[in-house]
Amino acid sequence: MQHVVVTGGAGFIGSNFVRYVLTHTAARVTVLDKMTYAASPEALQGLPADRLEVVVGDVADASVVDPLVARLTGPSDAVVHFAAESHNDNSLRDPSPFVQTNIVGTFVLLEAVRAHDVRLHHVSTDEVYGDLALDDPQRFTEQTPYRPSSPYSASKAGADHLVAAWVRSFGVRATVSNCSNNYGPWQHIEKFIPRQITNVLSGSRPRLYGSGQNVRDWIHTEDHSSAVWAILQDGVIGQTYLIGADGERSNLEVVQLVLEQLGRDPDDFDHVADRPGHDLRYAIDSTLLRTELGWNPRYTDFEAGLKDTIEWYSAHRSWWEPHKQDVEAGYATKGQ
Ligand code: NAD
Ligand code: TDX
Repeated sequence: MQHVVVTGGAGFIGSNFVRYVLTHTAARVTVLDKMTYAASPEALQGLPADRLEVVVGDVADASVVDPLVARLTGPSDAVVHFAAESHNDNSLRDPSPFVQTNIVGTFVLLEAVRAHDVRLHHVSTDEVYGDLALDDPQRFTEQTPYRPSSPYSASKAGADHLVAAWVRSFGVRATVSNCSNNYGPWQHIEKFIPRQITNVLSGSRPRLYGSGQNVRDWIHTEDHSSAVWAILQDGVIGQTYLIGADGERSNLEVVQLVLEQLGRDPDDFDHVADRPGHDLRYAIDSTLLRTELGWNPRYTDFEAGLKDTIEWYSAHRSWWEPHKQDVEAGYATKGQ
C-alpha cells in the first residue's frame, strides 16, 4: 500500500488533503505536525484509523523527521510538505518562526529525503511571485520571476529555492506547486474569509484592509488537494506546477458576498488599517497543470463554494467560538 507522510497534516489545507487521500485512494497516511495554534486535530477525527497515524513533532527537528522518512521504502511512497507558518499578518509581527519552520524546516526535510532517496512534493504559494497590477493581462506562470513582498512569502520563496537546488545538485526527486488563495472548511479564523464569516455570525462587522480593491484568486481547498494528488501521481520530477481555478475577486466583492449570503446589508462593514506592503493582486495561469496532467477544478462556482463554507462555519461554532475573542484582540492592537 502506498504510504504518504504529510507534514502540517493537522492544518487547514493539510487536513483537507489527508481527508482527500483517505477518501479517494487506498494509501496510508502518517501526519507529522507540531500542533501549533493553527492546527486542528479535530479535523482528522472520524478518518479510517487503520490507515492514519498522527505524529506530533517539529519538521525542523532532524531526530523526528529522519526516522519517519526512513520508513518510506515503497516505490510510490512520498512526503507531501504542507507544514508552515502561513499567515502574512503574523509574519509582520514576528518573522522568526517563519524563517525557522518554513526555511530551516524545509532544509531538514530535504536532507532526510536526500539521505533516504524518497520522493517529495513541496507545497508553496503564488505569493512568491509578488503582485500584479489590477489591469495586467498577464497572470503568474511557472516562468514568472520570484519577487516576494512579506516575511511569509520571502520564507516560502527561500524554501522553494532550496528544493530546486536539492533537485539540481543532489538529484532529489521533488516537485513543487504554487497555489492561489484557498478557502473551505477548517481554515483558521485569522484568515480573511473565515474572519469575515465569523464576525457576522458573532454579531460584529467585517473588516476590510484599506480600499478593498486588492484581488485574490480563490480556489476551494478540495481542488488544491486533487491537484497535489495529480502531481504526486504523474508530475514530472523537478517541475513546478501552478495551481489555480480562475477565481479572481476583489476583497470588497468577497466581503459584500459574505454579507449578502448571511442576509445582511452589503455595506455593513468597516474599512480598517491597511496591511503594510499589502500585495495588490494575485492571478494564476494553471495551463500547464491542466494540459500536462489533465487536472480540472470541481468548484468552479465561487458563490456556491462560499455558501457551503458559510454553512460549515455556522455548523461548527464550537470549533471556532472559543478562539474568536483572542484573534480579534490581536487584530484590535493594530487597528484592524
Ligand atoms: P495552516 O497555518 O492552517 O496549517 C499549518 C500546519 O502546519 C498547522 O497544523 C501547524 O501546526 C503545522 N506546523 C507549523 N509549524 C510546524 C513545524 N515546525 N513542524 C510541523 N508542523 C508545523 O496553513 P495552511 O493554510 O493549511 O497552509 C498549508 C501550506 O499551504 C503552507 O505551506 C502554505 O504556505 C501553503 N499555501 C497556503 C495557501 C492558503 O491559501 N492558505 C495557499 C497556497 C499555499
Ligand atoms: O481581516 C482581513 N481583512 C482583509 O481585508 C484579513 C485577515 C485580510 N484582508 C485582506 C488581505 C488580503 O488582501 O484579504 C486578503 C486575504 O488575506 P489573507 O486571508 O490573510 O490571505 P493572503 O495574505 O492573501 O495569504 C493567503 O494566501 C496565500 C494565505 O494566508 C497564505 O498562506 C497563502 O500562501
